[in-house]
Amino acid sequence: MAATRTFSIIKPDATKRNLTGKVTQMLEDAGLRVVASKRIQMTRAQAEGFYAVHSERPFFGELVDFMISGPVVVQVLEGENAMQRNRDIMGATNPADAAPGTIRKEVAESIEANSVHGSDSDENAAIEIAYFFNEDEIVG
Ligand code: IDP
Ligand code: MG
Repeated sequence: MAATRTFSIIKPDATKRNLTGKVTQMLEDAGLRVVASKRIQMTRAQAEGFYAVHSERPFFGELVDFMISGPVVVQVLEGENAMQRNRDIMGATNPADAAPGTIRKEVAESIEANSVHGSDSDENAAIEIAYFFNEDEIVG
């Protein structure tokens, strides 16, 4: 099967605790290759746009506040079945429900401060990659 791409964010709770390397290692160990990466401070408008699909959910305001509370590392990951592979190593949204060995089980703090974002479909992966990266910033 050909390699596909997905989009990942290492969230502020993880960058603040100096876990960028540990999280990236777990992604790499799961068979994903980092083909683009940058550390950024998201603006409020950028975070609101990124999470627009969640704008009606009760936690939207707090989620945006959290996502701009510190730097994040946005990444493009490549691998066989990259979207599902990434979702599998991320673990469940709530770390209390996440399986042992997943990123959220091993490092996440709470259902909100859950250390990583991952696209939930190939279609959304393409949209999310384009939201943060130009094609010439992605080197496979
Ligand atoms: P996902 O990140 O596992 O795909 P989503 O349902 O897409 O989960 O939610 C997006 C993000 O919103 C989560 O990763 C988490 O940071 C936050 N979130 C989700 N549910 C809650 C909640 O019930 N309370 C607070 N934050 C939440
Ligand atoms: Mg989601």
